[in-house]
Amino acid sequence: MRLTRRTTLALAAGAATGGFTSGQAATPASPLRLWYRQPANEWVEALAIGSGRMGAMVFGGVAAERLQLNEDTLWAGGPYNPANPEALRALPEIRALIDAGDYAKATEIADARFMATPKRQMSYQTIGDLKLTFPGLDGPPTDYVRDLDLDGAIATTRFAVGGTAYARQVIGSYPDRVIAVRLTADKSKAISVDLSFASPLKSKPVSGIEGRDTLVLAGANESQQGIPAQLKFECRVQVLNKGGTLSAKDGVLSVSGADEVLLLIAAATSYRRFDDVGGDPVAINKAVLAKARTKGWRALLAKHQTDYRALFRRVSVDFGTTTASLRPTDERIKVSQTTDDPALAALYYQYGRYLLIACSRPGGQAANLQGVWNDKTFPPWGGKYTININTEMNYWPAEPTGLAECVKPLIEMVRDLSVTGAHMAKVMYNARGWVTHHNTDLWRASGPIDGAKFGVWPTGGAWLCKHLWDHYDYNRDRAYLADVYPLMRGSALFFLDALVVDPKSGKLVTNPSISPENNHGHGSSLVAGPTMDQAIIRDLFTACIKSAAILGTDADFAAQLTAAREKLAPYKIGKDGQLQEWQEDWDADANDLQHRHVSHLYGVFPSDQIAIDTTPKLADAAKVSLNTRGDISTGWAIAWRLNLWSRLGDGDRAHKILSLLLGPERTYPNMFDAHPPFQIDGNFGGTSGMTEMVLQSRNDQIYLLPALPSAWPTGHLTGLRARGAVGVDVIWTRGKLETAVFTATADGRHHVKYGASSIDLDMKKGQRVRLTARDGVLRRA
Ligand code: FUC
Repeated sequence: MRLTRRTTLALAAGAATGGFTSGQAATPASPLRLWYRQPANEWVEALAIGSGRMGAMVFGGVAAERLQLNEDTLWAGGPYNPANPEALRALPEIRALIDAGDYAKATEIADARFMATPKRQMSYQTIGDLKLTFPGLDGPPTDYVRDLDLDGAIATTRFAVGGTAYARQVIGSYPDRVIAVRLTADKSKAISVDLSFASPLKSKPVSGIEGRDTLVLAGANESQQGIPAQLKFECRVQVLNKGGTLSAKDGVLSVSGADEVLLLIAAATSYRRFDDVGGDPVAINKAVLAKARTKGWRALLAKHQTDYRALFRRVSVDFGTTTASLRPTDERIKVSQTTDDPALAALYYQYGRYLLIACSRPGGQAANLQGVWNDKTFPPWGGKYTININTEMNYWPAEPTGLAECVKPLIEMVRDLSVTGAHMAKVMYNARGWVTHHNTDLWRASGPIDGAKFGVWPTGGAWLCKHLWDHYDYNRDRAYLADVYPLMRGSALFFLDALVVDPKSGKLVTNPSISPENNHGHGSSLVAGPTMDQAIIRDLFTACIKSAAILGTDADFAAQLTAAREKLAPYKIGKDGQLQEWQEDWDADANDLQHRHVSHLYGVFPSDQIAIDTTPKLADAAKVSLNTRGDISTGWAIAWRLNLWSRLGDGDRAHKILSLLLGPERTYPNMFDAHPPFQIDGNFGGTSGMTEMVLQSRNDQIYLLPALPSAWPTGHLTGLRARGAVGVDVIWTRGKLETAVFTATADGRHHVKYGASSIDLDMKKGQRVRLTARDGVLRRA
């Protein structure tokens, strides 16, 4: 049943509160709410809170609550130099073997002599848990509900025991740098809680109590792969109670009989930069808490929500609403593939934006494989930055969905990599510029790791540079471009030195490399000039050439890049009509025809080198490749397919793929993406893919409703951003564009397309233009 917004809200309010009888105000129903009728048993049922630097997973237990905590610079190891000088001696041998077609032998030599030392990088680590146990709350609760309000960025648990109603609220404040927990009840003196830490870190951090009201966990990170632990960390909890008494025993801080309790949690490490671990976490935490403790809950909450909403509320989404939306979130996910629940897609959309705001803010670290949320000391794939797709996917929704500020930590990571990667380029390739392979970590390690078939891929840094250019292209800030131009230039310079001439074609190619992480069926994955590399380098050179022109600088270098770009190997269509993944027509020989990576389709998305209207033959070939790969894959790989089918203009296919992503095999009850295991890229790729259904900004055009699925006949997506520094609101009814509103944040000309109709808008900064599309023809309203 389709619902109007008003009936939905009324029904949801009843469903959400379950007839709460204890005097607590009903939680207002909202389409922007994840909610549950029971506490989390598993970590992937707990609700994610983040301050940009810190993360907390809130389980919502009644007699015992668990807050699993993270701080984004708590990683294993310390500053290290993984460059392997032997690699340079092995390089000509590996190249010659690849040219001679002996890929297996090339791999053997690369594994023995070309890899970084150590061969693995450092992992992201959890702090551990803050445990809250509530004496006297053992009785069965009534009226239990827990939720995560995406509009308020607050997690709340409510229930009643023995006639008293309790509420527990948790926020992660970026401006105040704390996780704040507020415990309240509808009766006085009802709050008693025992607080303690538990940490799985092998370094055995020590917990203790300072003064009467502060619980502290302090220690070090772990050593890994022979790299010694060099970080100190501290997590400090300030207890502020109204009424009641405080006492301490055996590392447990107890509050008893309070009217209300506020916990302020701060965490920090000694990390300052990839080469500097001289920070003082104790001093940082003390300063943070001294400021925050004077404010009180209301002021902290207000400041947090003002900060958060300034970003979150830029975008509003509606894909339609049905009665399915009245169920708790876990139940909706369970039945999502057999139920019409467009509001679940909208919730997933905004959850992706929520997560990015919660884990990637200026001054903090970039979103890793799990954003900032991780309960392990050695999480899957180290919880690192896998930059052969995953880290980039994390940032796909950032610019188009109005979260440009969240890209800052990624830009800073690239700045660091341009330093460590310059050393790597010199030592491994005797090349100028900088290089990063398929992974990096907090220490900005940039060498090939994990085995040649994964790690020998020199294009990771170059792909990250696309985000530097995109940040300019969406925002058009010349001073910013001047700041990051040297980083892009350094990456391009590496390829001027490291590209080699392919003896068969005479074209410039990478060698050695791989098409991530696909075995081409000729003895290995190693190869020269995989399609993806050529495409990434083409984009990088183009971004540098455009930047040099905009900045009026570096004309000679730009000319070198223009000449080299001409010599890059072009796209090829193979015997089955597919877009070739490699220079040779090997797609049908690959070991895994349904491989999760669709690297050769980079040109379709995130790039725009291939598109249905500009290069239709290549786009058809991309469809052939994509059909062979199939729709079902890991979480992020499904999300990539979603973006690709949107770019290929097939909204219904994209929607079908989206339903795979939203189903219970790829979405956990807390809405975290399941690779499986949890990996956050699928969340971000999902938000990006839905955006691409409604708005595409590519090939110097803005496309309205390029892949609208028939399942979403009426809706809106407002507050989006397009290249050229323009905001776009898209409103549609009965499958057709009703209105599009453009708001320019810089002067510029925009070519707007809707189906066969197009219009050019010359806009001045600050100007707003409204378009309608009666009979499919775009007109100014
Ligand atoms: C790449 C992918 C895997 C996983 C890992 C973190 O290696 O191929 O599927 O996502 O990154």
